[in-house]
Formats: sequence, C-alpha cells, structure tokens
Amino acid sequence: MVYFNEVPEKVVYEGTTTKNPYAFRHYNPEEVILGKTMKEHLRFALAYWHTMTQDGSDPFGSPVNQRNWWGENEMETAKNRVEAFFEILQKLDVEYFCFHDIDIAPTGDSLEEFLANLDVITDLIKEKMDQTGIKLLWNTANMFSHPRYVNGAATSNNAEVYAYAAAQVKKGLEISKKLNGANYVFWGGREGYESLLNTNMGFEQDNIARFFHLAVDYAKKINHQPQFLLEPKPKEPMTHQYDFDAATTMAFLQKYDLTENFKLNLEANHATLAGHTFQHEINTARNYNALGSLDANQGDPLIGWDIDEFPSNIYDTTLAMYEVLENGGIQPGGINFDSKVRRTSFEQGDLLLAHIVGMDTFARGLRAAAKLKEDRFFDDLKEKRYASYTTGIGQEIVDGKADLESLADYALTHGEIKTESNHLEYVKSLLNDYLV
Ligand code: XUL
Ligand code: CO
Repeated sequence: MVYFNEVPEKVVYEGTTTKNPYAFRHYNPEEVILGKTMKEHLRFALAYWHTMTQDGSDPFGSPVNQRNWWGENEMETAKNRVEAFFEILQKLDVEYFCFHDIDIAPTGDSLEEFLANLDVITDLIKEKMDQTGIKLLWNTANMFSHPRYVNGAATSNNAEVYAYAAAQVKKGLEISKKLNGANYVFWGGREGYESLLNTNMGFEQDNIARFFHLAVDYAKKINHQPQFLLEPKPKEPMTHQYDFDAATTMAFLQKYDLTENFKLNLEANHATLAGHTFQHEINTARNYNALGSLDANQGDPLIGWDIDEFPSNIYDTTLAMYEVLENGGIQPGGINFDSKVRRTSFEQGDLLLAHIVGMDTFARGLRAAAKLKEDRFFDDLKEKRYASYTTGIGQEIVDGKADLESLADYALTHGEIKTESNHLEYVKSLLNDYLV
C-alpha cells in the first residue's frame, strides 16, 4: 500500500524557481561541497516519534493529525507505521532513522509481551532496511512516559524501577545489534529532581553512572559497540535535569570515567532552553572531543519550553554547520529531525513539507558554512584577535615559559596597554552577506 499518494515517488532538487511544494529548493544530495556530497555531510535522519506516533494533541486539545495508517488493533497499526515510515524515508531520500522502543511497538500488558512485540516489529524493520539500504542512526529506550518512571529511571528512588529500566536498555542494545545501530542514545527524560528537600543528588548520580557502565559492559558482552550518546537538556519534564547542558554533562562523564564510551547528542531547542545557542553547545562538545550527533529543531524566542519546531532559521544552521565542518564531519552521528509539525499542520503531506524545509535550511547552512570556511572568514578574524599570543610575552605564556614573576615584571616595565575594538557590528554585517 502507498500511504502518501499526493507525494511523488521521489522528492528531488528543483532549485528556488520551482512551484512544486514537494521539491528541494536547496538540498541537492549528490552535489559535492568541500570534497563530500551534501548527503554525506548532512547524514539526515528521521525521528519515529514525531513522524509516526505524534498525534497533534496538546494540553488544551485532543489529537488532530490525520493519518491513514490506523489498523484494526495496535499491532496492525505498528506494522502499518513501519511501511509508511520507510515510504517517507525513501521519498525524501533520507538514509537514517531513530526511534524509542515504545514508538515502534505496543507495550502490551507486561514486559514480556512488550519484548515479544519488539521482536516482531524489529524483524519487519530489518527486512525494510535490507531492502532499501536505510540505516539505524540510533535507538533509545523511553524511560519517562510510563507512570512507573514518575521519579526517574536510573535515578529513581525505587530500585525496582531501576531494574525495569535496565531490562529496557538491555533489549535496546540487543535491538541495536540486530539493526546494526551506529549510536545508542540516553536522554535523561526524568533523570533529575523536583525538589532537593527529599533528593539525594549525589546518590542518584552515582546510580545513573553505574547504570551507564552496565550498558557499556553489556554492549561489550554481546559484541556490539555503538557510540553511546548522552543528550543534555536543562529542564522539562523535570524542574531540574541532571544533564543540564554540554558542559555539565561532560563534567559528569569525566567524574564517572565514561568519556571513553560516551559523546554528546546535542539538540538545538535544548541549547536555547539552557540559555545557550546551538553553536555554543556544539563548540563546547568539540572542545572536549565529544561531538557525537545532532537533534535538529528550533525553539521560539517567545515561548519558554521545548517546542521542537522544524528548523527554518538559516543563521543558526549556518553556524551549526560551520562547527560540524570544523569537526571534520559528524559521522558516526548525523542530523536527526527531532522536530514536529505544528498542530495546525495536521494533514499527512505536511510531514514531508516540514522535513523539506528542515533539510533545505540545513543545506543552506552547509553551503554558507563551506564558503565561510573556504574564505577563512572566522580563522582570519580569530587569528588577528589572538595575535598577541604568537610573539613575545604571549608566546611565552602559551609555551608555559612565563611565571607570575616574569609576567609581573613585564607589566611593570611596559606601561599602559592599548586595547583594540572588536568591530563586532562590522563582522555581523559581513557575515550576513554569506547567508543570502
Ligand atoms: C526530548 C528529546 C527526546 C530525545 C530522545 O526533548 O529530545 O526526543 O531526543 O529521547
Ligand atoms: Co532530542
């Protein structure tokens, strides 16, 4: 069965003059930029939860999304979703996908039943992957939606909950092996606290660190070692989440000796919730050699929570893609659209239109970033700005040859310092020329 009749067999690049809504205006997958195709640079992935299971409901209203994959029962719907999902992936020529365990299969009446359902659905997914060559970027376990996880999963006060979460992750790693997942993600949905009045933060963090080590050990045991990723987010659903931002998460990974196996999965809207830009978070991760993968979306400056809007801001994607280029690429990570259609975009075709704008926005970002890199725009700017460290006393500081006495001597004998303006307004004006 075909689920998206209104969409052509393949969405292709037609340029900005096209009147076809189901066409790329900027993303030209095979076009080579800086020695790699756009497709290789961008490594786009689709998120199962937003694309297949999200129903458009919000705290004030019931589901609105019109979808044609509902079956007679939950299992039939789950199977139809796999078909429809691979149709979208193929139509958009997207090579990767991501999912939570509960997105793909009904949880049933028991853990046993859930695991059995997962086996059936992952068999079907594997078949589709083999037929199409589409690959699993990452999977994860949803350990935050069910009421048992009200106090967290690996940071829960209840050890039985911890064990249940472990059962989900064990299965998740087995699925990752079965589907040859490149990465395995942990987003700490409710790993945080509401109030310190009744929370032992140190104990909870020790526990979740133990949990991550158990996951690494089990992956080794079953002889499948995906890149593990932690996804920071400062708040929502918990008032305070432990993996607040990239820097906090790196401190955690270092403290608990997890940096060898873990990198970061950074999400744009999580960055802005933490009071950072997306670029700041990616740059921070790069400084720790820990840039793993990206969750692409954007927030709204007028709204203070995680709205997972599809990216359309070329300023942000340009700076994000500049960091990715500077990183030498993002593989084995990718750019996963952790983005959802607005409630008012409830028709099924909107799912493709939304991904098209997201992919085009990143394609434009890539083009502009490549040009900025070729022109050494930021390199020259920074080289000039830090020039004082390349000779004389600056060189001595960098080489570790200066001490407080020699620096004080220098200051005493060199009089008042002449500082220079940053001309940041001029820099921004020049940068704008790259964006349009
Ligand atoms: C929630 C979020 C998740 C993770 C995976 O804000 O980003 O979808 O990406 O659990
Ligand atoms: Co995410």
